[in-house]
Amino acid sequence: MKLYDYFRSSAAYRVRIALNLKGLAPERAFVHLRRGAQRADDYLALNPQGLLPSLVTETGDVLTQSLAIIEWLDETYREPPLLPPDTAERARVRALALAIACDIHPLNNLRVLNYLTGTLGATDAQKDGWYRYWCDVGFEALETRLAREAATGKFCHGAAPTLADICLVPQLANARRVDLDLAPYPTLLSIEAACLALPAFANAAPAKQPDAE
Ligand SMILES: N[C@@H](CCC(=O)N[C@@H](CS)C(=O)NCC(=O)O)C(=O)O
Repeated sequence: MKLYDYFRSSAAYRVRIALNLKGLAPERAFVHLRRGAQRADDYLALNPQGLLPSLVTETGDVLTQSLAIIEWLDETYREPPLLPPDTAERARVRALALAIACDIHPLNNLRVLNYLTGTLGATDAQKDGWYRYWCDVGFEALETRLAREAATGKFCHGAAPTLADICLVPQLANARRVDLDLAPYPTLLSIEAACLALPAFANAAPAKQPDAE
């Protein structure tokens, strides 16, 4: 297997965590997002969206979209499971994950931020304000849910990490890059601490990657 990765990509960070939880260490190729390597012909030939991550499987299939990749990993390498067996519980975990991956993360993606500052002429301060605003909107709802729902445990869902935690930890790392005040989110922070105590999460952190700058 080969993972197309970049240390600061939070979508790739999700896949790194899932691979570590499954005990898998694929070959890595680093695509420098800040230098625009995701728009080079060779990468677009692999993934026409020009987004990270991509995972090439041992049989040569090219998988894209971090949540699709993680569900493929979970279905292919069963232990430890990243989704609960009960269908309603699976829906809860997926809902928490999608609240981050679909409703927060796309608004802080590099190409969106570049459009704000480039095409729309926003200042860096306005861009960071946008970033913080959409993190806050998403985190407020997540904090409310996770604090009040009985299914929340040490992790987003019960006593073991799931797809929801895999999405939460990288998004909190993103929020710190724009100095978002995370004090209003004690439940999120406590879950993050539980995750980062696990080597699978800690070793997937951006600063620990070979291409970190
Ligand atoms: N929904 C996609 C999002 C992928 C994505 O936005 N990746 C970012 C890095 S976190 C990227 O490649 N950005 C490049 C760009 O914006 O030009 C997924 O979950 O894989």
